[in-house]
Amino acid sequence: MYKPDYPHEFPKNFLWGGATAANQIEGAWNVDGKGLTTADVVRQASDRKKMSMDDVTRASIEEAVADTTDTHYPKRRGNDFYHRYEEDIRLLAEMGFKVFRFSIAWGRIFPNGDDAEPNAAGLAFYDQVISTLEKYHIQPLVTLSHYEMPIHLTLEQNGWASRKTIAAFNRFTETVFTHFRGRVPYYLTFNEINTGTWGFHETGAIDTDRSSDEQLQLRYQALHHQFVASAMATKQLHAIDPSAKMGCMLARMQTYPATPNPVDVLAAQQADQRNLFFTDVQARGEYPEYMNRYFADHGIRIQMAADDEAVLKANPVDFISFSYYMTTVTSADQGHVVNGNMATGGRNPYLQESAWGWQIDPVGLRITLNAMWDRYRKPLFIVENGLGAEDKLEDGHVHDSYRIDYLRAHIAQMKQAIGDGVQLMGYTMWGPIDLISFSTSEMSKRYGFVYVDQDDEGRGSLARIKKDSFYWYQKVIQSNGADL
Ligand code: BGP
Repeated sequence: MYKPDYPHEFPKNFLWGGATAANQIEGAWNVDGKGLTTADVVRQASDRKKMSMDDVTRASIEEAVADTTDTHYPKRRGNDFYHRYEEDIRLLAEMGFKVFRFSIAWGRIFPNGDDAEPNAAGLAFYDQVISTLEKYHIQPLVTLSHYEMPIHLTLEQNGWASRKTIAAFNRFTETVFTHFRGRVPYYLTFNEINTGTWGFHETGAIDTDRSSDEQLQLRYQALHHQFVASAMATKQLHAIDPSAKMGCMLARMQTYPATPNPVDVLAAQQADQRNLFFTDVQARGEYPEYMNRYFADHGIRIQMAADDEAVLKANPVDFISFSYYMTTVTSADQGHVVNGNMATGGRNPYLQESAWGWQIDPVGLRITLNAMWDRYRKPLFIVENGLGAEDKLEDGHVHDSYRIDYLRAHIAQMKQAIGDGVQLMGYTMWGPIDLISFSTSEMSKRYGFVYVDQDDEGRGSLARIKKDSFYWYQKVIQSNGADL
């Protein structure tokens, strides 16, 4: 339909908010019957540009299981949300949040992952969190698996590498959907499911003792089990709580070609396909042909049960969510590309980067939104975006103008994309209250509007202090994105 006036404004019901994950905020790792999870066995990274979970081995897990302190394991501490959720949610409400993304830790509900009965104290904790959100009219957006699973399943059956994990997960999801029926309008199955190709934190499988070919085989097989479990969860949700919506969640990283040389453009397209593959399966309900070719070229064989393809086809997600932190660059000849942006690709000479080398690309968000909308024609939800920085507390204040600049630039591009016709449901920036970093397990990589007085060693009063960006985001929400 021809529209002479394109709207450059956010829809009235736009969902403004913030996003977190249980193992990065809750702490209370061994409280009220919670079982040990994969996040509880990860140490702080030895190097800031490395991933803290890269070195996890069976021996390091056994050592962690035997250690009953939180000294070496920052995700056991979180930011103490478990005991401070009322104060924290009050702060979110003060900013005007419409939605709050958090995850329900599988290990709080089923401490071993496959216990006969759910743990009532675990359900009670999330009851209280959701009741507090309801008090402030903040809608819950719940991730069912955010980089953690009961460690028992890792030790017994190597996590998602085993098909048995599907049934265990779907008992957990069925329990959650039934218990919270009518109270959670939006769910996501697996956080950043595509990072399963990186290993342990997503697959819960130990594979550091294998060759890289064997790792690829194991990881894509584990991911297949997650696809099936995700489709089954979607089916359960639609039956148990028909008004609730299910989304998939991708770490979206658009790949640009290093030059206009067609071989570079092709290389970028192929890299992009390997990123979009996950959403293709979850939104369209089938493995795309380009991946079948990739599997054949790499000797990967996905073992499927007889009705897996039918289950995937019958249960696509209702909406598509993704995190957006960066774009990346590739070339047919990788020698021409300078490494940047974590382990995933090349550096773009036109962009600035954070202290952790994550390149900042607001215009890339508009490109991403348009491309995702064109590809799927399903509502989009940006469920993570933000700047990790080393904030300084001075006289009780944090002047984080750099964070405001970052977020403003990204939100301005979202507005442009809405003007381009993209259907965008909402925006939950990452880490509204400072939390433990996923990749490095540091506390000092901060994202929040609220500063938490805690250092990398877990010292500090845990007091919550509003940063300058707190007041800025409050104004953004209050004006529905008009006043940036
Ligand atoms: C995403 C994860 C989050 C998160 C965020 C920022 O990949 O879903 O869990 O923490 O990135 O990453 P980091 O904490 O490593 O800076």
